[in-house]
Amino acid sequence: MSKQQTDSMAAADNGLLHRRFFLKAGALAGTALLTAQSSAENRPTWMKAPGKGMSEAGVPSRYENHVKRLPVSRPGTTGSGASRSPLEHLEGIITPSRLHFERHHSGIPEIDPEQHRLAVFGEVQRPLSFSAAGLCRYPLVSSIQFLECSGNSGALIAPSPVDASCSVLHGLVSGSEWSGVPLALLLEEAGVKPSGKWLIASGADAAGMSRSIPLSKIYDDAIVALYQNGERLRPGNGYPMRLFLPGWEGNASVKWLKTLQVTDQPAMTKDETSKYSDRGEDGRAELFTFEMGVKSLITSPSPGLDLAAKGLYQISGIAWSGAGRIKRVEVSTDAGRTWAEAHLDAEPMPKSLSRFRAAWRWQGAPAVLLSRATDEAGQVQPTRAVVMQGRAPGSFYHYNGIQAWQVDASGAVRNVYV
Ligand SMILES: Nc1nc2c(c(=O)[nH]1)N[C@H]1C(S)=C(S)[C@@H](COP(=O)(O)O)O[C@H]1N2
Ligand SMILES: [Mo]
Repeated sequence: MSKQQTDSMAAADNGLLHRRFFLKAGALAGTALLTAQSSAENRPTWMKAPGKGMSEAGVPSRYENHVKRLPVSRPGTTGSGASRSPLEHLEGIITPSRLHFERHHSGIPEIDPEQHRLAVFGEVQRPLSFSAAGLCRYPLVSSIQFLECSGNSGALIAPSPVDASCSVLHGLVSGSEWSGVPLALLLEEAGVKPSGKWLIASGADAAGMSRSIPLSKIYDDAIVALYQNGERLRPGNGYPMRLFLPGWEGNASVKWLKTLQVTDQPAMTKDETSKYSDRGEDGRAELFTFEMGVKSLITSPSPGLDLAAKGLYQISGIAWSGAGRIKRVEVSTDAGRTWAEAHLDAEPMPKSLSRFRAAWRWQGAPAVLLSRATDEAGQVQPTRAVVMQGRAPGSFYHYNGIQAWQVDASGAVRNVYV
């Protein structure tokens, strides 16, 4: 596609094209020639002899070994820490399970599913106990949904921009297909007494992490997850069972789920008081910020994925909201002066990552790339300035501000504030 043709598709200043660009079959043919070069004459070595045999479980190509969770916290004496999804190397809306971010407060317990039980008790008519095998006999439901730690993007509260990659800054979010038993079914069987209003969920790790969840959320869409992306949960993500609360801060999705106590009030555990609560300017903590805000990120270009030459680029990113579906994503390449609506890959699903794209002709001049998501509840992703309003110094949870990537004249990309 010639420069003249793409100019006629301009949707915002500084080279952004209309989203219908992605609806035209083959729109990128001819423009992608920079990379799509065939080497027809030389038969490569791998065509000269049969390849390797089959295997019981696949692993990625060794040429993709750089795609890994980074950085991985060094396990301290408590095993606390995190590893982040390599967002800038991934596409679509599903994070491969081996690259799903991890956040543990006391390491990964090695649980024998034969010995593990989930106990439901408290304000119920019939206390119950479930094995993983027992739970698998209940009707399962599956949904593609995101999980995000409320500490994700917390580095963006720093007074000056941290020079780091997209995954280091924002990699505590991932998307999976989660399958499990609706928790409402189990509570129905246990028979919640009228006094039951909250559920205290705790895990079988040494941290014994526990959180209080209002029953309204449980009846809405909470599941006891058993499978992730089609296979049984991996140990790091809660094997053999975890609570999964779509759209809510990751911390409340208690892994290695061991007990569910129905109560008349929240338990005020350490993970919902001293931690995971937002402090206002007066220093007072606000209790229970459960729902994750509307958010988006450009994953490519981003720091480390620099622009090699002037030309037509595919801006790609993810958007999500704890309130439901993403309605729209807008992109700017001139620091927010003008915006163009991005193309969404597919009909957005509630509380799921959505993939957006925009075509951009980079003319070689410095540019600042932004994305801004709007969800079906009408919430618009706020600027950094708005997110910072009224926060106590150091209060870093639930940061969902617009991310700015600066492209300099050499094509290098870095984190900036606008
Ligand atoms: N039992 C238990 N559950 C837990 C945690 C934990 O340390 N122990 N970490 C929580 C936090 S802070 C987050 S963000 C998510 C992370 O889930 P993941 O490791 O599967 O990504 O699990 C939550 N559930
Ligand atoms: Mo978290």
